[in-house]
Amino acid sequence: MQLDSTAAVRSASWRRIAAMLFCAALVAFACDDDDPQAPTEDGPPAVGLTDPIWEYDRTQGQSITGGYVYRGPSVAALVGKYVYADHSSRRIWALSYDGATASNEFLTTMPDGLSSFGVAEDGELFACGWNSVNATKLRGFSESGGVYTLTDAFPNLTFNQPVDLQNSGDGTDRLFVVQQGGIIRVFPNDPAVASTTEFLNIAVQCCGEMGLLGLAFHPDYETNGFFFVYYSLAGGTPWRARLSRFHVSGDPNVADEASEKILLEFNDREGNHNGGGMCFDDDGFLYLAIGDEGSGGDPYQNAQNREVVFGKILRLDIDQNVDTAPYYGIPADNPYAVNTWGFREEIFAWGLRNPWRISHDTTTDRIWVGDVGQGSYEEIDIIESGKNYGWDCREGMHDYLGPPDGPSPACPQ
Ligand SMILES: [Ca+2]
Ligand SMILES: [Ca+2]
Ligand SMILES: [Ca+2]
Repeated sequence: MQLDSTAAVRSASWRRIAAMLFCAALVAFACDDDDPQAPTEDGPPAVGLTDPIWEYDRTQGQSITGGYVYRGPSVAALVGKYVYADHSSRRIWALSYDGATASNEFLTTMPDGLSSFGVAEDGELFACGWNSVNATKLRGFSESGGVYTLTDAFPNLTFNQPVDLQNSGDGTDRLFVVQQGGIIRVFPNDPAVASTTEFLNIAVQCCGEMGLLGLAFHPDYETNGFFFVYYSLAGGTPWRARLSRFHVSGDPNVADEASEKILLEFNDREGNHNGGGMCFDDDGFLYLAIGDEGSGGDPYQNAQNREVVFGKILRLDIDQNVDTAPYYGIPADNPYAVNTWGFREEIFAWGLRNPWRISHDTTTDRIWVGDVGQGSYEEIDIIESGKNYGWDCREGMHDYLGPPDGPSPACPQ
């Protein structure tokens, strides 16, 4: 759509002048003639805020860890429920959602911290422990008489700071544990497994909230050997974040570390709120969750700014430009594909704070995110195209007023 015709510019100018005169005449009122959310012929349409489908407050925890809709073979009572947790309180819950209302049930408490979840090729769910030493366990779930129990899924294995767990979807039934320090370990999905193999080892900035943060295997990994990682580059400030594609080597348990192709790379002024989780939808598009850049209260007002990648869910077509930079393209139905407002065309949804773990449920074709709150509420969102999930106008289902800098000026008034 051509938006800068002389007639449109003249019309907009006259509207602006009329608004200024109107405001000048109403000195007793706080009249805003420059509301960025106001629909105009030459601006984007206004988008309202979408509430989470669930929130919890500080009585339950203070840092959500998003999970998966359970589709595994072992725990019939969990099938179709979204299993998630709180990193701080270590509580694990299951959320049922029928498209309109949600109900929540407590399952159990992780004994030694919790950082992430992952599923095997058959859908079986595992929780990644978190105790910051090289002794972290992966735990599975069982249920009897309504009582949920965690099991030591791989008694012979321990990991160092796992932050993600993925399978390669290629029929080999292997699991890949992403360690924050830059190593991905692979092993067969067998409780008796005695050792792991180092699949990838790259230099990253670690740790705090930085490091190797996410892994996703191409839906056609079995034939093309492509996988994607998101990580913090080793080095000083400003920090840099990168999304890359790698290729497996001739050994199926070892990646070709020289095969890196960079899809996205950008400066990041704060060490926290990096997100980094990824998933694919049924159309084969890659989703990447990125935090609001960091600090507290979104001081850069990023999450509501569609000109930047921070505080967004991005959606990339990684089957475009396979052999040439930038090694991805924009899906034609992305909400800001070929926009004239300077918005990032990769954006699928926005208004996120620190989305920590994203997953796609093929049965319902829903994308689930746990978005870490500021100081009061943790939330669960189902991510849909073109929606604004509220931060930093809202925290959970509540208006967010700061501190330190207050909500973005772009928030609807
Ligand atoms: Ca950051
Ligand atoms: Ca702010
Ligand atoms: Ca929100």
